[in-house]
Amino acid sequence: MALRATLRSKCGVSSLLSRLSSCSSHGRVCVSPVLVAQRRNNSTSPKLKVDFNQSTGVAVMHMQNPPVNSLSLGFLTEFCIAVEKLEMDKSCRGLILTSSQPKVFSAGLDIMDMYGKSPEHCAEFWRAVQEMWLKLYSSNMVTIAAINGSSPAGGCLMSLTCDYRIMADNPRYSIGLNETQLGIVAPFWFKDTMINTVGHRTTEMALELGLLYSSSDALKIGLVDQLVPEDQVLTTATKTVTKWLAIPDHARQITKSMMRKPTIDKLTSNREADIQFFVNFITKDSIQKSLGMYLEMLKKRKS
Ligand code: CO8
Repeated sequence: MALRATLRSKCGVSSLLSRLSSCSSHGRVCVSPVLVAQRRNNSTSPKLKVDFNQSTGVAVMHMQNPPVNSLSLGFLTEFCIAVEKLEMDKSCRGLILTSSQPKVFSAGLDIMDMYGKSPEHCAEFWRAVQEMWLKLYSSNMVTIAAINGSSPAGGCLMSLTCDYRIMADNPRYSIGLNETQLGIVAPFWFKDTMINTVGHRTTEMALELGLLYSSSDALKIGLVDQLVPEDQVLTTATKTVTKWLAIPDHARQITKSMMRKPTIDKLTSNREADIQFFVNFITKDSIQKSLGMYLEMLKKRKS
């Protein structure tokens, strides 16, 4: 935390993120000495709790950004730093992502970071979203999503970056890329990640209609790999990661890279254009109006 505060005050969030991204090769990353010096087995920041078990080589990252683990600029900044620290640590071979918030894995991108904000803020925010995806989708670690609550939009994307998804068997929880319901459009790399998981036809229908799937329907289409009772999500994830870690790292990592590299390259070679596209799109009056209406709907639904 102290490190983060120091880095933030010295460089600002955007330059920190751009340093992170320029340093990353999206495989094993090159190492910032200051981060290495601060490496710890377990860490807690306001928004994340990381429990790293040295003996198993597995870290469990608990997202704790109340009320709904929305992926705000602040959260994403901490998240990317934490993932990079684990990625740099050769003894960390597995990562389980889960939520500390009741009933919600992640509500997706923080709408407040896209609503009524300056183009500069939107650009900084979008770079952080890209960075989160790049770090997770290209991770050398075995990554497991332990989805213990609803996971719409960006929350679904985060899950989709993982190697395996285990969801709580609870009909009240839903998961999917519901962007069109907000009047916005899932970017090409959200779409590609979904296609890589469930195939073209299912993605086409899901994205056009902005479908949110119940956990059992998500299992049927392969959006998640396994359903378990809610109190067994984390223990099952722990058992699963052990199974995956029995495969020699280099063979698994090269295979993962072979499967994912074309999708990753598409974004890395178009990052700036993608940011510009996002900023132009999200700051349009009509899109801002849609987001405003959606926020109103969320509030009304509550009352
Ligand atoms: N961002 C910001 N605030 C949010 C978000 C969010 N994504 N989701 C919920 N909140 C707020 C609510 O407005 C509410 O605020 P308040 O307490 O001030 O009224 C508070 O969090 C609690 O929300 P709920 O009462 O709704 O909590 P529940 O536990 O009943 O429900 C859910 C949790 C299911 C997660 C529900 O909140 C929900 O459905 N949220 C909306 C999820 C969503 O649609 N997210 C989409 C975000 S967009 C995205 O991720 C991809 C965008 C890609 C952009 C591409 C453009 C080119």
